[in-house]
Amino acid sequence: MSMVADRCWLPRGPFPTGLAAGALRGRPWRVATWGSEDVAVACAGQELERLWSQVSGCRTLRGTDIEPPLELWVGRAEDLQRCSQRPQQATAPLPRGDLRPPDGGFVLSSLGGDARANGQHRASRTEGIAVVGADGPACVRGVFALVRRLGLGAYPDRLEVAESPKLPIRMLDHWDNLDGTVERGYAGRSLFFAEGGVRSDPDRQRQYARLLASIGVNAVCLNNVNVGSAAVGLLQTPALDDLSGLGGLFDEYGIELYLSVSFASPLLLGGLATADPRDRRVRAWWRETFAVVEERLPGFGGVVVKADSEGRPGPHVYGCDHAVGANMLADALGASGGKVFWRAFVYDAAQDWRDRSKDRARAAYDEYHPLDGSFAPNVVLQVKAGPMDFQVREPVSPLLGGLTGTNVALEVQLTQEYTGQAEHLCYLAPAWSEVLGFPTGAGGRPSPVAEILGGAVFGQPMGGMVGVANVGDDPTWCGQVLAQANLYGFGRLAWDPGLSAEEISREWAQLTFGSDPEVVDVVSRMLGGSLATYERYTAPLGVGWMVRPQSHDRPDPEGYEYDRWGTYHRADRNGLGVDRTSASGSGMTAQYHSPWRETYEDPRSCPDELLCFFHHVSFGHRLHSGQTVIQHIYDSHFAGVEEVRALLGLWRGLHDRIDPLRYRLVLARLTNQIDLAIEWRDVIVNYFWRLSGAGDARGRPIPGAPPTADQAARGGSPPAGTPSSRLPDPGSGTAGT
Ligand code: GCV
Repeated sequence: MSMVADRCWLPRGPFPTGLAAGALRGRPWRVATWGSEDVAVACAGQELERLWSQVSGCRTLRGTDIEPPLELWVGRAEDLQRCSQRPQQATAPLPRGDLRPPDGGFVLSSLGGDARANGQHRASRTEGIAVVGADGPACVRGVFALVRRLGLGAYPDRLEVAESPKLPIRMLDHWDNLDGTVERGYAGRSLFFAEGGVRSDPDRQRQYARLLASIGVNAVCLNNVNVGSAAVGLLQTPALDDLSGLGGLFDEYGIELYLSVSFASPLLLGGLATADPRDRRVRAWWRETFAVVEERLPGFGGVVVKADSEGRPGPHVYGCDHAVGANMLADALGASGGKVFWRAFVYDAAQDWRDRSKDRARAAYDEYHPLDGSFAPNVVLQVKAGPMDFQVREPVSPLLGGLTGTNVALEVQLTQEYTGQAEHLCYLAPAWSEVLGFPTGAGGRPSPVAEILGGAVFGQPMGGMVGVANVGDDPTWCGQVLAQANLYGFGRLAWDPGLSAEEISREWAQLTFGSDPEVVDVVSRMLGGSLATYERYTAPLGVGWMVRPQSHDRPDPEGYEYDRWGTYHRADRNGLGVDRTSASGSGMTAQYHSPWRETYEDPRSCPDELLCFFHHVSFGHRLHSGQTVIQHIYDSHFAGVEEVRALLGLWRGLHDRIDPLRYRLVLARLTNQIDLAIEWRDVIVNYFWRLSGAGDARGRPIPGAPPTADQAARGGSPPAGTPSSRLPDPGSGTAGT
């Protein structure tokens, strides 16, 4: 790809549809903002001007001395009301009509003359389009939403839209280090840091802010939750001064900036002898430190903390629980309304694999459920989607339905650490959608996760979604073109968890590749099935973890089996899986509300895809599908590889419908994915054949096994091994599991 960064889903040129409405072409448009002293409103006006001329192919003008027939208005509702009361002070005609946006949201409205009074719009009567936001950031989001709707075929003279976010928190966490590397990053280097300091790349950074604003993201944490020694210094000058440009830029787009902080900062940075959260000097140090940050960093929203987790310091060191630690920071931030995102990813990372009494999957619930209700109002507990760690299949974390008096943010991972990195196509929105829609059963009602996060179940006002970003300075932003759908999907789902993964993939495909229906269908179909395909050829039935230690990129069935991380699948010659039942296992099933605790407790009702997460079952155990466990493993792995071949075939069918550059990039990835999937299939199938001793009921040769008598008689031989000479070297390890 050329070195120019991809536009992703933002418009590449005039839209062919919608704007073709004759009356709106060839006429100049005037952009009018009111209340433009607000940085976000001013930004919205500039974006509207820029985007409009791009997508409409029409001229846009500013100023009062022109007499254009068409207006583009943008501003905050309260300013509109003020200006309407004093029209003589307005610099341009003001839009008329009922333009009250919903809380935190915006209205987009085509404003006609007489025709509008009848509830009808006719292009010939259109005076213009108004974007009215509840606040400045909503104006920016409204402008991008307008452009998105037009890109999807809406007519500019027929807009009557009111939108607001369903979740207050829509945040991306970057795991970027100050040396420019990105932990679990597969998309180049950090957009924000290089060589130990803040990176200066304002054009690229602005483009990133635009992308995020366009999907409704309203917060970004810049640095890795594993706070390295250099990153500790981000809380002080001169680093703060270097960050202020970035803060200002994101502020224009209505995006708050967060920093990950080390709980040991008072020791490491403040020269104190302790970081004990109860210590007066420690509390004073945090207060003073935050006061400086707030003063220097525009748009500072607060901090993200990984404490007592994977070797990070935390309140446990001082014999305190996490509420004490989090509340101390919350108190220090409180004056400015800042927030503390406290991660619930806490478990014993020095486990003994021989000890079957301990279960990592229980850890977060055991730690935080007893603390429910004791966190300060400006603390948000950030809970990973599953009880383990972003595996391709996990049950929903019981903690998500287990907290009634705590603000909760669901953490998902866009960067494909365990889901194929940038090499495998894996569209994750279906998994996130499933989590959001999961009826937790809390309070004896369905209480789906999305409603808990949105505050509708327990009334917690500050819930939402946090995504671990998949972005770097790679020209495609996300390591490969199709992985952009995960970034887009995250923002859209966090804005509206009710959208389906398919609606989102269709939107994304159309905005990214244009409105050719064949392309939209095929790309959306490819994305839609990609996660299930990946699951088929990797770790089976919910056990997870069969990856190479550290790099997490290739198959290694026992890579984590004898390690300290609590990540065991317990496969043996009899069967596979971890007993987490109350009857005979770790009792983790009891952390769920009914009916899930009963459903998961009993292997007869446990869903197939989670069977080996909750139960140790024999290879001969029959699934609901009617298949035995071992046959399921064989069938799914053989099928998975064929599905990747089919993906490649689908993409090839688009070769003259997609621009050559992006076509070739995706083609190369899919071609490579076939080799990678073959390697996964062969290693996993061979591993379970060795353990079970069972052949494939369908007679396919087991990769790496000697031919059976039958196969030998037919002159068959095992399938060719993985063409591993074509596989890249595994990356070097980073912190964490
Ligand atoms: C940022 C997993 C990853 C680590 C990551 C950790 C976390 O263990 O492998 O790289 O650390 O999760 O979420 O904190």
